[in-house]
Amino acid sequence: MGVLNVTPDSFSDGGRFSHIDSAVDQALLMVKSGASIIDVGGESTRPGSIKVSLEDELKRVIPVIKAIRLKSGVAISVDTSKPEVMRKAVEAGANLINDVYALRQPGALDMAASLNVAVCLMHMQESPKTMQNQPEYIEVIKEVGAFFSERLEACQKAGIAESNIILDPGFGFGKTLGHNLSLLAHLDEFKKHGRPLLVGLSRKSMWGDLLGKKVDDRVSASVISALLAVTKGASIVRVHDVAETAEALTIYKALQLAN
Ligand code: 7PM
Repeated sequence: MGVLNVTPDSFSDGGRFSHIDSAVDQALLMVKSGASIIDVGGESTRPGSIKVSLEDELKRVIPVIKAIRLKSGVAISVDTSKPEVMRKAVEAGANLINDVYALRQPGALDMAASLNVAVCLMHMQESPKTMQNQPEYIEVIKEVGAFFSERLEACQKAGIAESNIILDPGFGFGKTLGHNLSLLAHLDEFKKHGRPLLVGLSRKSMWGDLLGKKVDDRVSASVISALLAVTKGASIVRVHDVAETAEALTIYKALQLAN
């Protein structure tokens, strides 16, 4: 899964075509580099971030989804927590809802049920604004697992097909470096829920904390950790550096097929 950020900045002119074109070009380049899903989203989920209005989010995301869909059959994911964005995005051609709130916002469960597309349920402690102020767990693996169980039950009650659900431990979302490392070390334990796992480790601050690297110097850490996550059972890796990650995964797949 390649990350496509449609930043507020690039749409400050109200979504001029050149900006849509450059988003589409970036998406097509990621497809060429090996991405099978493009995750389209604003910047609303970064730590300390403030909420984006419905109108602004629609303006940023929908034209880009439509434009990618016109040019490619690639799976499109929409990074949103808002039911109305989910609906319009799926109408525009999105195939997957990537919700860092795991359908906990009002109306999101019912909307996902009625849209009947894949949905990624991500674990987050607290909210983007507050999540990195002293995250605390007694046992992080157990607590994230219990959260998955609770959300799977809520989805079932809402009428969401279990076969549509993907689970994500939410690296960096209300977690210290220690919590993130525990989650990666024990990622395989979440396979017990019987659903595919998605992980986002790309360029995250945990690599800054562990290695002292600035965000632009975290490509190796991102590729290595994506590969490790796959060896521990991840089915989807959400990454910025698609070509480099695809290379690592091609080597891994070739080794699995070798005599
Ligand atoms: C700072 C922290 C900046 C985190 C940007 C981010 C995930 C996600 C994001 C993830 C799923 C980023 C993230 N991370 N969706 N959206 N899983 N499902 O790297 O880990 O862009 S935002």
